[in-house]
Amino acid sequence: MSDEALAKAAGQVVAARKGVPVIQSFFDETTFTVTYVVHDAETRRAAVIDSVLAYDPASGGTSFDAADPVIAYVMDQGLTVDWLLETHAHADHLSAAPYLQKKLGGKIAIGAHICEVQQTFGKLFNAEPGFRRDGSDFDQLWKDGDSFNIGNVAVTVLHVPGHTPACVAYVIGDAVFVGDTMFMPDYGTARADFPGGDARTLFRSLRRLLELPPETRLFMCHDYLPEGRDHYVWETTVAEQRRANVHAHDGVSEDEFVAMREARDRTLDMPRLILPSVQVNMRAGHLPPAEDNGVTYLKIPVNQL
Ligand SMILES: N[C@@H](CCC(=O)N[C@@H](CS)C(=O)NCC(=O)O)C(=O)O
Ligand SMILES: [Fe+2]
Repeated sequence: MSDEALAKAAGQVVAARKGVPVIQSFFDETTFTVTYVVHDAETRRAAVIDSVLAYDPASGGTSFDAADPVIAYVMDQGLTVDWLLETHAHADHLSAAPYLQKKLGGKIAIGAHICEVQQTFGKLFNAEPGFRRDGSDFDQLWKDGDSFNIGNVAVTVLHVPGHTPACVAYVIGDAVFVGDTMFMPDYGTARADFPGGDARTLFRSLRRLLELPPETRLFMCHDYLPEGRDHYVWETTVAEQRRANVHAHDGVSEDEFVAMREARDRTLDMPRLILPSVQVNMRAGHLPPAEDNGVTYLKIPVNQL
């Protein structure tokens, strides 16, 4: 017997979900990073945002422990990966984008200002002459306002510099992957003291994101578990950030924010994995070329950071 009422209800659910992405998160407790798989339920086309290649600085060993569960999920769900999106050249973990590309396909993409980051860090690491500083290690470079689709879900890219010059946020359907601009309301905002970072620019970028409609869902790149909270969280809304972000709620002036951010940044240690991360991530996640003995080395510039 056909159930017309149920069919109508099912149609309503499908219509309401049109253009709303399905989001699965993977939290890496070693680097406090959230990797997202975002897909369109209708077409099963997908993007992976900010993947992690595990790295042990003591041994120099890499592993796929953080990336393999992402691959298993994509396979299990029967998704086709079109994009491997980076919000920025991360300073705290290595990207697994090339590994995921080999296993799943997809294009590796980042903000167009990555060329500035490649200039700065190419110089710091005295990179080999063959190291290209024009972004061409990536498959796609985004400018502010660029748009594309994941299946039937619309995506708009916003350039949100401040933490790094090349940071972008991905607005995917009704969800924004904010990268390192803001963190959860009770933790605040990203640091702005890396080369090319700037607190004033960061404030303008994050307040720009907070101009989006109040109900817009926001997904963080990290959660560092502030004092007073005992579980990791990474999803909030524009309304909640405007009401309660400890660094940048409505009413905090740009000058107040800059003074707070610069003072706090002076107290922070460099991220544990900044040196390995940056020299790999500036190459779209590829390791530097092996030397003539077949071994790949990562450099440690002494007294430079
Ligand atoms: N303890 C972490 C800190 C990493 C870190 O500095 N994260 C950046 C984002 S890449 C940040 O904005 N941190 C803000 C903070 O620590 O208050 C590590 O060593 O990896
Ligand atoms: Fe970062």
